[in-house]
Amino acid sequence: MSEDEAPETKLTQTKRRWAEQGRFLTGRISRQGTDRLPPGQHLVKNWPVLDLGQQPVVRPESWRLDIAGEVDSPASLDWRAFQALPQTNNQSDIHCVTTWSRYDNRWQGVSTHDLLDLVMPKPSASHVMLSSYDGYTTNLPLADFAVEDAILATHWEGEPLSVEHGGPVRLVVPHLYFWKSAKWVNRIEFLVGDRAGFWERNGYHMRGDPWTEERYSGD
Ligand SMILES: Nc1nc2c(c(=O)[nH]1)N[C@H]1C(S)=C(S)[C@@H](COP(=O)(O)O)O[C@H]1N2
Ligand SMILES: [Mo]
Repeated sequence: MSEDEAPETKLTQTKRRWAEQGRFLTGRISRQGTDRLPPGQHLVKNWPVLDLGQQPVVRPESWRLDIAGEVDSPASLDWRAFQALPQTNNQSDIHCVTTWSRYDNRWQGVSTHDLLDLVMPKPSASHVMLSSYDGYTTNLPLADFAVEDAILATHWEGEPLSVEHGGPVRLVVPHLYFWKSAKWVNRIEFLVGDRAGFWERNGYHMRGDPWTEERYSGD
């Protein structure tokens, strides 16, 4: 090993594994140009609100994020611990399965990369299940959760995320349909194998790639 090469650590091994898994993703990230709008979608300028009809009001002081399952370091983060993690800003598009898309949303929060560095998923972890304060759940492959621009967002366009859009903290995974982006997130469980969340049990696709229109489970 040459002197400028960093020694192989468990963290670099894990990151290489995620990058390798990411190579097999069909949904691409941060598309620009003519294929930016997925098939069957239309653009909106406003930001619609969609949920199960219960919008829990969770004050930052009482908010918790529990991270459990197949990880080396399970965590229960309060607001202060979450704010102490590296803060990321990025911009991405929203694609909702009900056919609206909204371009150029500016987010601030904690990237899923930084969260994964904290809890260190075991090699056996293949999927994640998110649970929220309104009882909502949604599942996604770890490789999708771990993409570069996935973020646990606390701010949108420079303002704290409103309650209706999932404040104080929601997930944003821009390369999948927006039902995967859990609002009011409270728990992330790392799984061995896949399990269906709320909409996935009710006919929606287990993955949800907008560019291949993975809308319903039969698709
Ligand atoms: N906790 C929670 N998260 C949720 C939902 C929900 O009902 N509860 N609905 C999902 C669906 S179907 C969509 S389209 C988006 C809508 O997010 P928005 O209301 O901010 O546009 O949130 C997703 N995340
Ligand atoms: Mo949705």
